[in-house]
Amino acid sequence: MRNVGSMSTVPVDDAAIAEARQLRDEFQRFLREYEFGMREVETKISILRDEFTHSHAYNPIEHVKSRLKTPDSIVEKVARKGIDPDFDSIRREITDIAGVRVTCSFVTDVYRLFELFTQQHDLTVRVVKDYIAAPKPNGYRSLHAIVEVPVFLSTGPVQVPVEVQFRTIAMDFWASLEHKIHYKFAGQVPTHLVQSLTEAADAAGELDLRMERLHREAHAVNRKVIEA
Ligand code: 0O2
Repeated sequence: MRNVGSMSTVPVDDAAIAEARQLRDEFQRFLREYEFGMREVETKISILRDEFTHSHAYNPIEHVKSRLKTPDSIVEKVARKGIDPDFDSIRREITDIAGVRVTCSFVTDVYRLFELFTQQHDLTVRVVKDYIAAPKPNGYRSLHAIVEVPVFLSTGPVQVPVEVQFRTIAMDFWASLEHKIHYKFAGQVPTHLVQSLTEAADAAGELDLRMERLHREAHAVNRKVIEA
């Protein structure tokens, strides 16, 4: 297996250029598997959404966002975690190269969808992290699963890990602001802002509960009107 960091810089001769091209092609092939895995997961989520909408006259998903880690971001994580810079090690150690984020209306939708998705027989669930039941100290809430999805290539099947995050709109709103603040301060967020963010996360959690209660009440009233 070739070493991702082994490219020589001088002198630039034909052999070095050929080696660089080969490494580029290998990296593109490597990333393509993750893109296919991501597409498989997107399709599964989209089928769940459509089927759920038709069967229950209700769409539990607000939006779905997917992303592949950039080569820079992969290299940064390899360096930060001290992972050997070869494709096999990266494949084994970095499980969030492909990511799909599913934003739902309510917490019960998050869990319902998570169950429907992770029960599918062709998926292997490798890790589940429930930051809704046990939020991170900063207040971060979300339900994460690392799943392996089969992708059928011309060379045979491969199991591709994809990180799937399920969260509500309120959780997503908070996480996106926290992410921006984190980057703005290069990770050194002032204490008062960290505290405010944690309070805001608790408020978002409370809002989720209230919105779900309202939604249930509205449904109950609606049912009574129909039955009357
Ligand atoms: P991006 O750009 O969203 O992909 P890891 O470092 O991933 O190996 P970790 O931290 O134990 O291990 O994984 P975890 O807890 O499952 O978190 C992975 C992802 O969850 C992050 O990916 C974020 O997307 C999200 N996340 C986790 N904690 C926080 C948080 O405190 N705030 C926000 N805004 N998002 C969080 P990346 O790679 O960091 O970022």
